[in-house]
Amino acid sequence: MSVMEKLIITAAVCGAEITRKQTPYIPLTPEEISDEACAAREAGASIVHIHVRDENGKPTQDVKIFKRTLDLIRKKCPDVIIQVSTGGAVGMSADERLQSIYAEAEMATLDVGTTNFGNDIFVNDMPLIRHFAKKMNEVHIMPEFECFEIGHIYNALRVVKEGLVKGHLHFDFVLGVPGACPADVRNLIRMVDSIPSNATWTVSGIGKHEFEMAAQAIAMGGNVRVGLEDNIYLSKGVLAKSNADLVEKVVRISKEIGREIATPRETRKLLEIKD
Ligand code: KMH
Ligand code: ZN
Repeated sequence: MSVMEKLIITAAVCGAEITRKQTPYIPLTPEEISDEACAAREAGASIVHIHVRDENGKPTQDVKIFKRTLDLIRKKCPDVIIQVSTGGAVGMSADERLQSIYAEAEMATLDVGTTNFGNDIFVNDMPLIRHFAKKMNEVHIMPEFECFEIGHIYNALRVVKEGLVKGHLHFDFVLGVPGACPADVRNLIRMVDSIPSNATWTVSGIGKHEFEMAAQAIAMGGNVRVGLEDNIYLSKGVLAKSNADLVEKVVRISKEIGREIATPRETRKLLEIKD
């Protein structure tokens, strides 16, 4: 294997969709989410992707809940890179979704295209993408482009060309969402070939595809996102008891292949985020 950069692991700790009915291990409160985020960091994640829930466990983009959660994360594990979601949940308004960028995180997701999302439609049209990119630029938060389809990459490149996103480009290929691009290595290769050569990328394999996509990304020199947002099983029929369980499995696979894990400081360097 040629020399590769260290592996950046992102932990997507709770998301917006998973319920306690599906797994008792999904964190819901700011305390639980911050505990899970820091355990994932301890296990090897250098970025935590954060959604929050209200007092009933429903997804919310309330900036106050984000701030409380981020404060707790910073107290418990100050060095982890916090990436807030601006995707929120299907059906939320753009204004509601955008609140999270005011919680003073280093990164935020920028969903760069509309997609089928199970039985729903997750709406991200060009005016919304441009608006989110402008606002992120204003508050100096680094976007990660979430691509559910190959065409989404071209929407991202369009806002870059328009000057709305500056600096290092980092992509997340979300593969295996029902209704969107399937988790298949040929799709992954095509997507990787479509981004600029100096950009970085990670893959989020959804559901049973999580570790298959992770192993492929590790071998290809990309990076990996895992977490209960994307997949609740450690192996077939065995629920992961925490996000850290999922991160530890990626660390094991990566070390077996001979790729070391990036610390948050090393990740900041790779993504050109100021320390
Ligand atoms: N919950 C999905 C509809 C993101 O975080 O930016 C959107 C999502 C993507 O999770
Ligand atoms: Zn998310």
